[in-house]
Amino acid sequence: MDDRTEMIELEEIPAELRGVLDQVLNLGVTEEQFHLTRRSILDSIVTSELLGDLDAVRIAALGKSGVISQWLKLIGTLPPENRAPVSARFNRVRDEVQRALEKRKVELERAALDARLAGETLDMTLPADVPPTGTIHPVSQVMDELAEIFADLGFAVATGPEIEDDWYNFTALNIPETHPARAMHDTFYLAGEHEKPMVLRTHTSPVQIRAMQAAGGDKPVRIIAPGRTYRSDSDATHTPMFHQVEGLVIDKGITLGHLKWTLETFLKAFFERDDIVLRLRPSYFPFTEPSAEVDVGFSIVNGKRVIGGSGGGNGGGWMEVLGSGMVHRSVIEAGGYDPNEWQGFAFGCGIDRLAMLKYGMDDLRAFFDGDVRWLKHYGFSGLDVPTLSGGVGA
Ligand code: 2U9
Repeated sequence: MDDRTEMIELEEIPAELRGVLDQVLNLGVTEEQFHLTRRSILDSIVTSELLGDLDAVRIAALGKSGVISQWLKLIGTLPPENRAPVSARFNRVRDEVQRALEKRKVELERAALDARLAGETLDMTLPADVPPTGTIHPVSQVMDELAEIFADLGFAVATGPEIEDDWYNFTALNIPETHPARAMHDTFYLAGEHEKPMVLRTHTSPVQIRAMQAAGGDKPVRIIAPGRTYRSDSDATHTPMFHQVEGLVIDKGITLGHLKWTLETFLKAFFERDDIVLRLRPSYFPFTEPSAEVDVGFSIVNGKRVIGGSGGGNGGGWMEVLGSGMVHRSVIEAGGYDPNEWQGFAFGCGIDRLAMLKYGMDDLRAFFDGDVRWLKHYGFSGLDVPTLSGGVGA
């Protein structure tokens, strides 16, 4: 208890008043009870730990039916001449209790505030909790890049079923029944009886046949068809499921020049280099005539092959990237167009291969292992927006 708290000792009370007090106390309070009560109220105040407890003490002492209020009421029962000294004494105790209550209240309020502030402390130097986020798979990233680049060139993205009948997958594409691509070792056939043999599409070409049919044989077509394709093949550079993108333009007066410009513009945007050089090598695909394989020049930088420049000299060379050609007249017909009026060019390449070349991965199988460490390393932020003009991440 605070030493300075005003104490009222028995000795301080003049002898004549003791009698008066006794009169009061005779009404139910002994002198000893008076002191014990005062002491107990003051002790309860200083030991209160909660504002609510302190208020309970206040009500018990000073409330309407509180102890001190009761005492003050007793004064009225004294002879008038004796009331003043007794009430002075009771009032001193009441004031003393009020001051003690006020003091403790301030202390408890400050303690409560300190505790709240301590509890609410924010360490601004702590590293923030970063919520786990996924990354965009390189195949998805490249598909998005392709869609963006070709959208800028006026191509729409077309999709179609992964299970096809053999007409869409082969016949319409000028692949006769005797063609080796139809052999079991390349193509996954669906078991069971079907009207026509059903296959997992071996390329996305059926999508373009469907798109031509949908266009009705009298409108230009300009599409890319990215998606999953299936072949029975498995090693470091082949997986049974892989991703292809094919492009198709059908219009009047289409030439090999349109094909070359389109591929050059695409490859410059995709590899984000202006020094891309192309080489078209004569080749054969059943669905195009003439057909050409497209090589891209590479240079050697720090002992590594980098797409762009060279193509010959300085240790550089050519890398095969795409297949292409002018759409075969039988295929134009199968799509519902008159080959005497409409021409077209087409191209195709592996998306996985494009991703490997651009982002420097060497094992195709890692694409489909689902190893989170690989995905974290090679994955892309969902916020990267690829464009033709600025390249990826511009
Ligand atoms: C229609 C007409 C023509 C699509 C073409 C290629 C050349 C080609 C391969 C490259 C490597 C597939 O990923 S790969 O294995 N593709 O070389 N694809 S022209 O020609 C079409 C497609 C559909 C209606």
